Amino acid sequence: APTPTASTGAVSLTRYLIEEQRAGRISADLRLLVEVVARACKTISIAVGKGALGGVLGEAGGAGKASINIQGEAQKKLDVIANDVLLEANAWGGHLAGMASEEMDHSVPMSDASPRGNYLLLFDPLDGSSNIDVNISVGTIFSVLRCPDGVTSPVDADFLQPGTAQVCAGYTTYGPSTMLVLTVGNGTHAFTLDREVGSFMLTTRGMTIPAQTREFAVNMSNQRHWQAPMQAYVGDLLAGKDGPRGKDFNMRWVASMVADVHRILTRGGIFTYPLDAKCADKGGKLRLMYEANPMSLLVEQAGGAASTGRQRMLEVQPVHLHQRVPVFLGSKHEVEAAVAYHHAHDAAH
Ligand code: P6P
Repeated sequence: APTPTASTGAVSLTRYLIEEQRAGRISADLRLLVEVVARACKTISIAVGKGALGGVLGEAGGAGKASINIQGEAQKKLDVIANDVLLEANAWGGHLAGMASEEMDHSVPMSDASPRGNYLLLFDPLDGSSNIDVNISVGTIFSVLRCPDGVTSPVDADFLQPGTAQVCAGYTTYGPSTMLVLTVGNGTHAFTLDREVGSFMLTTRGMTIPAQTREFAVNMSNQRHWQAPMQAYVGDLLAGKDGPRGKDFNMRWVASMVADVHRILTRGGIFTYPLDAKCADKGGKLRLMYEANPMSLLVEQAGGAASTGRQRMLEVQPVHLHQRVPVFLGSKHEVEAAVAYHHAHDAAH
């Protein structure tokens, strides 16, 4: 009889991270940090998965008193639950110097009581939460930076590092399956949660975004608010094969960034949330530090491109923790085409 082999050949997240640590690409502390975040996301997945049965749908805050976050958005109960899960999971691990969240006005340094590490964790605990009540996929987005040397109690300014400084980025998408998509700077890889065992299992090693695409993702209802280069770019997409692009395009818009970006990492496409008159005064809609930067690192590590329309996203020098940016990311050649419209417009004006 064949010798039973312990391994089925399946690679768990733990094994993948140990392989990266043995190769000298990540530290033991970063491996621990990713494992803690992944475990917290499993807890969030369970809460999200209960839906109406969990009594956690709808708005946070007391009767008749909405809870409004720094973004000016009404918080959902699950926004607050997801945020608390991530804070509690990381409070005692000893690998962080501080945390920042979309749901919190300011960053929080690790308390003196708990051991401290050298990493800064930023997250959007439940992105796309407006989709929760209509049972559409949502997700958790996270980014890891190093705490500046000599800083023992980091403040917001210590988090203001460009996206190229990220040592790790990832998201978890709570959809038909729960998936964790991760990069530690050595490619972008997808893990699927095996609910029976409770482990994230490597299901795609080396996600790769096709350079070309026929699919774009934008909220078309904002069209009248777009600036000229965006009007011209999307106008040419809509003109199809008889227009300047010479091919027909399809459109998808989930209004959940994690779901839209996951589709693009899986089959290509371009995702864009441009400046528009509604959000131009804020610099855009999506947040740089815990949405655009982690997603941009994942996309670049998968062979795609990410831009503000005028600058490589990962090179933006942040000036505020909750800073917003216009976003173009996905299939490299399509992002370059969209950026070319912006450069042509700027050169002519
Ligand atoms: P709109 C969700 O609120 C979010 O931050 C992203 O996940 C998503 O891509 C975008 O906003 C959707 O914005 O204006 O289409 O609702």
